Amino acid sequence: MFKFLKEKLKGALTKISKDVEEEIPDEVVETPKEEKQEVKKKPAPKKKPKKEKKEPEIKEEVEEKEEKQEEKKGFLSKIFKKKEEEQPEEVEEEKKGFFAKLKEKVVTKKISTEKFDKLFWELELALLENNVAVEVVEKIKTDLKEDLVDKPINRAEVSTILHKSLKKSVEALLKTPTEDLVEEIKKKKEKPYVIAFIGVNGSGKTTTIARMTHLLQQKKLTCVLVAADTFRAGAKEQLKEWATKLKVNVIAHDYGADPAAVCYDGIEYGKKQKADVVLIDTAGRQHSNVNLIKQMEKIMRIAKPDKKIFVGESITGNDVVTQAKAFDQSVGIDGIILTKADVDEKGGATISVSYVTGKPILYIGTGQELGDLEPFDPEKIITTLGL
Ligand SMILES: Nc1nc2c(ncn2[C@@H]2O[C@H](COP(=O)(O)OP(=O)(O)OP(=O)(O)O)[C@@H](O)[C@H]2O)c(=O)[nH]1
Ligand SMILES: [Mg+2]
Repeated sequence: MFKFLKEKLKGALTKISKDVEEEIPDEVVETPKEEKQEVKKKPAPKKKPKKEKKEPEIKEEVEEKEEKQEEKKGFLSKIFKKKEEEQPEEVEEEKKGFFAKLKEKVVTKKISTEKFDKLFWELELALLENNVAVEVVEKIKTDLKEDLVDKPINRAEVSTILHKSLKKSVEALLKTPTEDLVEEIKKKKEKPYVIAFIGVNGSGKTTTIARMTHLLQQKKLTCVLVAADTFRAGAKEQLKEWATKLKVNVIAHDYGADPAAVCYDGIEYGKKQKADVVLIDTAGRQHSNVNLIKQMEKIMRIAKPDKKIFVGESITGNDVVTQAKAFDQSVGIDGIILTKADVDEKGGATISVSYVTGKPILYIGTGQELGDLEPFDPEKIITTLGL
């Protein structure tokens, strides 16, 4: 999952760090560290200077002190003298340490806006090649610019800061506040909770309904399925097959029937059965097909679903983002499920779709089996991307 994007991001970040290292001149910044107090507190002269002095210096000192101690051995007056001598010596060394620290310098790099645009091109390409939507690329660019441009960055930390900044930006893109669907279902007092699944042909709606039913059953919620795809030959049978496996009821009409009427019957049946959830399978349709979108609007008017979930194939990249946007504009969507993440090496749609539509990704489909539906976890995506 997302292998290409991960590799491209890694490559781009390495290249940018290297270019910063090679192309941007070093600037030396003196650190105004005030460590006087710390130095003053230092106790015995033997311990204190060890860390800050080079080996030969230390050796000389130790020898000098040993000599002095020898000389002073047994002479009380000399002991007092030694104490007097030690005092100024210590102060002397403290001063040395203090001035050395004042001169401590940090080598930094400062990236200008112009240079940033040039450097960011590498990352921009990596993102665009992997289906990240243009507006999302722009957002990442703005975030990184804020963190990196015209700021002295410690030379040794360029790569870390760049990496952190990108991670922060992607995290923000993925965090669209959402309530846990299962909790939302459980909270609804008047049963059933109705979910309509919509999307283009073959995006994985029917399979997702089966997987969602399986997931809800594991949470001890009862389900009824509605075969509102009265259009495509075999659609009803496909849903029934899943229903048999899952041991749930399906409400279906003949092919060519009004899908809104099937929804009505399905919801009534759900009410009678006191089912917790009614899941509506709709026919795949292009968002550009005016008649089919009108039909969808009618379904929504009759069914009044609690949740309209757009199901899209993550593998189609920018297309799925366009579709989600169009479905949202026509019938309105509340959440997104991206399927086929298991075969998506790019991952751009996953990064982009929430930011572009403002709707949360609820789950991702990771295979064709009943268990292959995972709650969307931004942290997992970040880890998968190697950020
Ligand atoms: N690898 C993989 N395949 C999936 C996933 N989800 C669905 N599929 C496959 O995609 C194909 C289409 O899935 P369907 O569930 O029939 O799609 P649909 O949206 O209901 O299709 P229409 O009803 O024709 O619009 C099937 O072969 C599924 O097994 C997934 O997460 N990963
Ligand atoms: Mg279907």
